[in-house]
Amino acid sequence: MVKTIKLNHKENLTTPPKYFYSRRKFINYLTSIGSFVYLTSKSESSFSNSIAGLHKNDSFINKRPLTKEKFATTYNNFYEFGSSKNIWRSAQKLNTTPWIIKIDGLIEKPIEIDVEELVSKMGIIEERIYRHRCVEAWSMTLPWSGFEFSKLIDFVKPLNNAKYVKIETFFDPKIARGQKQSWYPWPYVEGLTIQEAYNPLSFIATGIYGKDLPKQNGAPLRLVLPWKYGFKSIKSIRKISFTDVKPVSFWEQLQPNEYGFWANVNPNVPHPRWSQKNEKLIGDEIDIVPTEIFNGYGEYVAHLYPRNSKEYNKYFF
Ligand SMILES: Nc1nc2c(c(=O)[nH]1)N[C@H]1C(S)=C(S)[C@@H](COP(=O)(O)O)O[C@H]1N2
Ligand SMILES: [Mo]
Repeated sequence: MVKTIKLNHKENLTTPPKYFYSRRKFINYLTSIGSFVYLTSKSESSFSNSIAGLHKNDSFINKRPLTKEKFATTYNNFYEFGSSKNIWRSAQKLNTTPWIIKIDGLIEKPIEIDVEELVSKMGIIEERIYRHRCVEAWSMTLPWSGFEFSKLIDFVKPLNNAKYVKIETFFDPKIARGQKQSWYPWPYVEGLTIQEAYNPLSFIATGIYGKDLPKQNGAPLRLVLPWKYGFKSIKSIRKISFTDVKPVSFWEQLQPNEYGFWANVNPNVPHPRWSQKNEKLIGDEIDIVPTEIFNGYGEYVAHLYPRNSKEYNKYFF
C-alpha cells in the first residue's frame, strides 16, 4: 500500500495540501515552487522509516527545495569505499545485519546492543529536513528520519565527568577496499562535545526519503549535525564512547590545518585551499547560493560558541 506525505515549507503554507494514491511500489517527487510531495511504498523497514510510522517534525525552517533522491544516493563521500563520489555500488558490500553497537566510557550503562534493539528503545522515529553542507562547497537538502541524539544520551546516562562523545565507524578492509589504504587512520572517527550532542539539532539518522538508510548514506545508523561541515556527520556507526579527552577526528589526524574539531559552517572563514562563501546545490541544474553561518542554524547553536571567546575563530576550523 502506498502512503503519501506532504512536506510543507514554512513560506509555502498557502499551498493547499494534495494527496496522491497509487498501488504501484515506487518513489517519486513532484516538485513545485518550494513545496514537495513524495510518494513511497511502505518499506520493509525494521525502524519504522516507512511513512506510516513517520512523525514529521517541521520545526526546523528550511527555505530550500529538497534534493532529488537520485543525487543523495549516488553522489556520496564514504572513503571506506574509495575516494570518488561514485561509491554507491561498492558500498552495497556492507553487511548491516546483524549490527552490534558498543556504547562505553564514562556512562552508567555501558552496553553492546544490536542496532534494531537500540533503535526500538529510542521512541518515535521522526522526519526532519536538514541542509547538508560539505566542506568541499557543495550542498543538498535532505529528509532524514531517525531520533534526536539526546535520546540516546539519556538512555546510557553519562557521568558528570563525560565532556566529549567519540564516535567510530566499522573497520573491515575485506569489504571496504578504501580501508586497505593504510595511510588513512582507520577507522573513521568523529567527536563532539556533550553540549553539542545534547543540542536538539543533533540527530541520529536511520533513514532518508522515508526509507531505511541506503548503505552508501551510512546504514544502519549515522550522525547528522546540520550546522557543521558534512565530514562531522559520521556514517555506519559501530562505537560511541563518552570521554573526558577531546577526540581527534579522522580528517583532523590527516590534515589538522584544514579540518579541525569544531568545523562549524562559516562563509567568512575560508578553507586554506578554497573559499567557503558560496556553495553548489547538487541537482539537475547547477545553482550557486551563498553559504550561511552555522549553515543557517545559528538560532539553535550560536550560543554554544560565545562570540567574546578568544577561541571564537577556532570554532570554524
Ligand atoms: N564513515 C564515514 N562517514 C562519513 C564520511 C566518510 O568518508 N566515512 N564522509 C563524510 C563527508 S565528507 C560527508 S560530506 C558526508 C556525506 O554524506 P552523504 O554521502 O550521505 O551525502 O558523510 C560524512 N561521513
Ligand atoms: Mo564532506
